[in-house]
Amino acid sequence: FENLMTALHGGEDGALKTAVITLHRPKALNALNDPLMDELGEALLAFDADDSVGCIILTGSERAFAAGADIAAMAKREFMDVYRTQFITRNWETIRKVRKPVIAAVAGFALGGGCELAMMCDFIIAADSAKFGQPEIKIGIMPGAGGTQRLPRAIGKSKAMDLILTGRMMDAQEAERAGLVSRVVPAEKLMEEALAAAAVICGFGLPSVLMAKDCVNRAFETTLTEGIAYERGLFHSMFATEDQKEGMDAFLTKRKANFKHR
Ligand code: CO8
Repeated sequence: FENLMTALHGGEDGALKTAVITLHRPKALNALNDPLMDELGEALLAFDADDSVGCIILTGSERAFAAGADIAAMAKREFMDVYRTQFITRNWETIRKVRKPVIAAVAGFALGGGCELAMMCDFIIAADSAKFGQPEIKIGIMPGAGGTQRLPRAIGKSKAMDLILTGRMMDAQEAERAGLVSRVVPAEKLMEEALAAAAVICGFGLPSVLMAKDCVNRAFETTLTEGIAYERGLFHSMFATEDQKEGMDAFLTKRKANFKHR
């Protein structure tokens, strides 16, 4: 890959591994252009398909998770350029197909498409240096990769309107208070904390992990009654997994569960 780096962590004693994808376009604060988004989609799908991987972390640099879509690449485009090529839809939504958990580990700027990309992950762990915002309004556009929909769901209408209409940034503390991020940690501890969270997830049975993610996402797509029916169907199906027998037997016999991810 030219615009990102990948690595595998953990996997001792037969545990599942954590895949780390690091956005790497340092000269443009990880601005998200087409080649980068193509590579990101490819890496995400490869790790999702890899049976030795249980969790994925998406991160950037100390200075920037990503400072948005690449403005230089967008500046001269006309309506038919973006419409015909399905700009954004074509390669930005690949992450939604990933069934394993994806944790965003955010330090520095997560702006515009960068904030939207972080919100497409399952949860966000922020360094105390993180800054979130949807500044598109300042350059004559508005969020276009889900920001007008995911931000109000994450932090409520008032704060989402404030951020999207004024283009201001919010720091990690405000983002945590608002519910956009799940934890804030000292910048130098960001990857340690994200890897520890991922290792915990990797230690559980994959069926429960995948189905829990699937069900939580369902909460954003449907009514409460339908969402609960969906949850109940998958919950019942867990009793057909080996990991349910193993997990409950391990509890009752006071030993550590040895999940087989089946
Ligand atoms: N696109 C292209 N290049 C960028 C971007 C960007 N989004 N952000 C930063 N860069 C480049 C700068 O141009 C600069 O390059 P150079 O050194 O060659 O001049 C380099 O990165 C470093 O940036 P700065 O010198 O500006 O660094 P500062 O520390 O002074 O400022 C900021 C950092 C505040 C992050 C500033 O760079 C900034 O405001 N960036 C733009 C933020 C922005 O507006 N983001 C939203 C972009 S629009 C968007 O995301 C639309 C989403 C729609 C869906 C996605 C569709 C693909």
